[in-house]
Amino acid sequence: MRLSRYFLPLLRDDPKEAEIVSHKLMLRAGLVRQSSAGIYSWLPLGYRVLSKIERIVREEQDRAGALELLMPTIQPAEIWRESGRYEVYGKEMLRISDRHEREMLYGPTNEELITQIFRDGVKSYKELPRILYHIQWKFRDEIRPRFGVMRGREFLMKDSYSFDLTLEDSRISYNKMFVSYLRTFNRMGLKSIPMAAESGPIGGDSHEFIILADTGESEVYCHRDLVKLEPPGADLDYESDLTPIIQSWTGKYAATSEKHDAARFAKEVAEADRVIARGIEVGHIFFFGTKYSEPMGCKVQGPDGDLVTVQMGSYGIGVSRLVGAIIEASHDDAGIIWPASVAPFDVGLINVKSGDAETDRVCKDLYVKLEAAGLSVLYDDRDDRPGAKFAAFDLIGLPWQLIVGPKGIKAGEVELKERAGGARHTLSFDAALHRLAASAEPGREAA
Ligand code: 5CA
Repeated sequence: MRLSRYFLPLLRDDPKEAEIVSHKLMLRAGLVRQSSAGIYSWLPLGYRVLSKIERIVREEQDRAGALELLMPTIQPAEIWRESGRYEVYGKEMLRISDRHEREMLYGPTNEELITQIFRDGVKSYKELPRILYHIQWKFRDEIRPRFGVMRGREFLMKDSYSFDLTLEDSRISYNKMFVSYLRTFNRMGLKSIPMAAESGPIGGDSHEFIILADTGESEVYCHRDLVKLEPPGADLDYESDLTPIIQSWTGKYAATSEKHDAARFAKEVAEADRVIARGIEVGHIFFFGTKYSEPMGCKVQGPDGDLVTVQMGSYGIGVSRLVGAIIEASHDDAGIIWPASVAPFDVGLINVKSGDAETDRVCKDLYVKLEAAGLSVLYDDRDDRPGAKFAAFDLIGLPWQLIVGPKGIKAGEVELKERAGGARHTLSFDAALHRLAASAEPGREAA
């Protein structure tokens, strides 16, 4: 992509309305624009990041055996009356009525709708277990939308729902989602820690997946070993017994402030191992048994012919929140540092003398070759000061900057800068291409 034809409205100064670094950087780097409180448009660069995050989430859900569908954003009030949540949900729910005065709502979550779909489609225990998911916009009329996309009113969520015949089986589904979350966040360069949590209006048992960041909304307490624990690899068999993995992650103390027990923390965790930090909740998984299936009559015929009420769980990931969370975890004074797996482009190709025939020619040649090697390139072909270009590319945080100028060309060289850490390498054209092509090879997809 040529920057001269792209849409990248950068801001030089920190916007006044932004309190935390990710919000500032998302506005400055032209990723999003606010349309009204807590509601954002995703500009081309931001939308590429959002899509990459969405793709990782989808791949890991599919790997765990979950099935993707797509439910609407607008739901009828009726099904929420069936579950008994229509009144309980309160002002956070955006209630609307259509031209026939039918009560509708913009979905804040989808337990009711999926339960209705499942109830109407599944009759026998032979069709269990199943995990269904979608990635869809939600609306919650938060009292205080803030921190940009981290606590929005409209936000993109991945929500999965499990259906099982027995309590035991539903534990297996819960474990699959638990493990897939560890892998999902790890692929985005994040260290997530599952913590016992309050389930709030969703109900039941739950774990929040927290990443540690100074600006996090929740205070969290955990054992240091959990910060060092490695998630399972891509070769994990989801049909095997996942209990040992779950135990390794839940066997040590980890709790958000709502569930924190100071006495237990002091007793179970040696002082040197105590981590007290702030965290961002990027995922939340719930087991709630028959909380929705019972009132909504979601039953299947069991092996002995009796009707059995289905056991359910739900599993959320804040897809749009993750864009902010990743920036919180990965930035410096100059701007964003995208982990390669979610970067909007792999390489920024910086022409330091646009208009100079030889520099333009070399840049164009490198551009074509990089794209042919499977890399996505944002080519800065604009007529601007080199300093301004360098600052812009540090701000938008692509993993690599390939800097091409007339002086280097004379010596047959270009400069390759790694955004993370700032290391610079002076290389021949071919060596630079090689180095970049290698970074695009195996592991990039499967990570
Ligand atoms: N039905 C369940 C699981 S599918 C549910 O709604 N869970 S939740 O309320 O915890 O939300 C799931 C995830 O969405 C959260 O972990 C968080 O990452 C994200 N999320 C929740 N509220 C917001 C919000 N206002 N802005 C951005 N992301 C949010």
